[in-house]
Order: sequence, then structure tokens, then C-alpha cells
Amino acid sequence: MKHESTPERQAFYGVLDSHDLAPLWEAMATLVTPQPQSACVAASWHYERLRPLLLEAGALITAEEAERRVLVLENPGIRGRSQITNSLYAGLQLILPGEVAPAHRHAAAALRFIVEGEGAYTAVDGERVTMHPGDFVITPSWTWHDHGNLGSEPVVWLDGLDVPIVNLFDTSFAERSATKSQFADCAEDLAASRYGSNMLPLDYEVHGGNSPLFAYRYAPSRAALERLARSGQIDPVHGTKLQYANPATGGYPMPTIGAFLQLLPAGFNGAIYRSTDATVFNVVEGDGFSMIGEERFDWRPRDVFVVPSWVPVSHHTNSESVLFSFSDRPAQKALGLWREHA
Ligand code: 1HN
Repeated sequence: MKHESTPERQAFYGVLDSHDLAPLWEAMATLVTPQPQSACVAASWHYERLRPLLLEAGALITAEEAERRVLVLENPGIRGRSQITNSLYAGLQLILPGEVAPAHRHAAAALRFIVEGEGAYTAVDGERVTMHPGDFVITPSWTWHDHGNLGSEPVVWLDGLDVPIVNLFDTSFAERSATKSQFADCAEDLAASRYGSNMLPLDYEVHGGNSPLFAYRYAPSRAALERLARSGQIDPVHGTKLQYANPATGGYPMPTIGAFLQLLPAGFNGAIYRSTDATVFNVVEGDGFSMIGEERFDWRPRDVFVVPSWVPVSHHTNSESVLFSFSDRPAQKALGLWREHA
């Protein structure tokens, strides 16, 4: 509601201001909206245009000097804040053959979704996993992590972090390791053997909200979607969609970020859907477009697009397509805030 502005009121607000006070009745309408009113906008980044810029960054600065050589995907509605949504950070990270991104840890939790290239690894708390295109890898809060490229081609992945959530709470801590690369003498990705076969170690106990599995491989996830789709499990909104799970609890991989993989058949015309968790998508396979609000966003493999909170979205394909996505859904659900509407 708009209130009448009288000289007396304006003078009073001036007095209030000098006491670090403000009248709620002037701010109420923007503080408490009947529906989400995000400053974030729908946007997309075409990989074809990003890739040359990433390689140019590769020629200008090493991964080691940069600490992390990343081009931040900034939501055009909130430029300058290193955010793709109000709660999430996203960027594309490049690591060239022979490079090391030195070990560090921070309160912010991270995910990687591998976009291009073979031969790179990430080490999480001393355990190394080699990453392949389409793999989903997590780096939970306060775990040591470093990356390296032992192969012969550039490797690029999409980073998603909960940095804005950590900073909302003013809970940021970070430190660098004295050693560049973590000692990794064990067979790689032992977590897959311990937690990735519908089995758990005898003495396993759940503590904290993070998945003990670091890497979720593309091939088995893709194959599962394919089998479900072939048996007719195709939702009018989502096609065939699964969420990545903590195998020990059935919960989300991390407390603040959830991730999803969906298969859409060729010629799919998805129904309109909205949810309160603004969502970042990465196209793995296929081509099509998404209607986000009134706007059409065409996409092809490796493109990134973002759907803001509560903006209606529908997906449409030309060819059979696979979309990876992530959002802050677990955090919203934990706080009793999440809503969806199909
Ligand atoms: C970070 O630590 C990584 O470890 C990537 O690869 C992106 C963005 C903001 C803050 C920390 C990484 C990041 C980041």
C-alpha cells in the first residue's frame, strides 16, 4: 500500500532516520510480498560463446595463480554479487593439462558437474576421484579439496556453491592448505565401493547432512532414466526425472543444495511448472528450448540456464535431451518454505 506523503510525515521520517529508525508502514509492501518477487531474472549462457572466453582466461592466468580459474555466471538482474540466484553461486571452471588448483577448504559447500574433457581429478578429504563428463561431484562444507588435470585436454566443469547462504548467515570461514595437493595414496574413489553399491560399512553412522559418496557417475544415472522412460515413466512436467540422494539416508547430497537429472523424449512439450527454488540447469544431451515466464531460451549441449523462484517454466525438445539441475531445495524444505505448483 502507498501512503500519502505529507510534509509532517516527511519531516518525522527525517527525524527517525537520524536515530537509525524507519517507519515499517513505508517498507511493508516490499518486505512482505504476496508472492516471491525475485530481483533475479531468467537467463542463459551458451557454451559456444563461453568456451573461447574460458580458454582466453586460460592463457592469461594459471589455475594456481587464480587459485580457482572460474568465470562466474552472474544473474543479469543482480550483477556484481557473484550470484546466479539469491542463494547460489555458479561458475565455469577451467583446468588445463598439468595444472593444479591448490588445496583449500571453506564453509561453503560446492558441487561440480563435468561439462567437457577427460583426465581431471578432484580430491576431497584425501580421496581422489577422476571426473568424466556428466559426473556430479560434491565437496561438502569444510572438506579439503584440490583439483588437477593429469590428461592432455582442457577440462571444464560447472561449479555450484551455497556461498550466498553462508554469507547471509555471516558464517564464512576458509583456509589454505600448506600442501598444494592432498596426499592420495589410496585406491581412487573408495567411497564408491563403500557407499555406492546399496551397501554400507559395518560401523557406518550418519553424522551431519552430507552424502558419504563424493562422485555420482553419469552412465548409471543415464541408464536408470532410460529404463524408466522406456517403461513409460514420463511425467508431463519433468519427463523422467530423478534426484541425487545420500545413499545412507535417502536425503539430499548436501544440506543446502539438491541436484537432479532428467531425460526428456524427442518432441517433448512439457507442462508449465513453478517452484520456489530457483534452479540452475546444464544441458547434457539434446536440444530444445525452455519457456521461462514469457521468454524463450533455446539450448544445446553444455549451455547453462537459470529459472528464478516462482517463475513458470516449461521444457520443450527437438531431440531426446538430458538436463542436469541444482537448487537450494533442501535448505528451503528444512526451513518449511518450499512450495511447488504444476
Ligand atoms: C571454490 O573453492 C571452487 O574449490 C570453485 O573449485 C568456485 C567459488 C567461490 C568460492 C570458492 C573450487 C568457488 C570456490
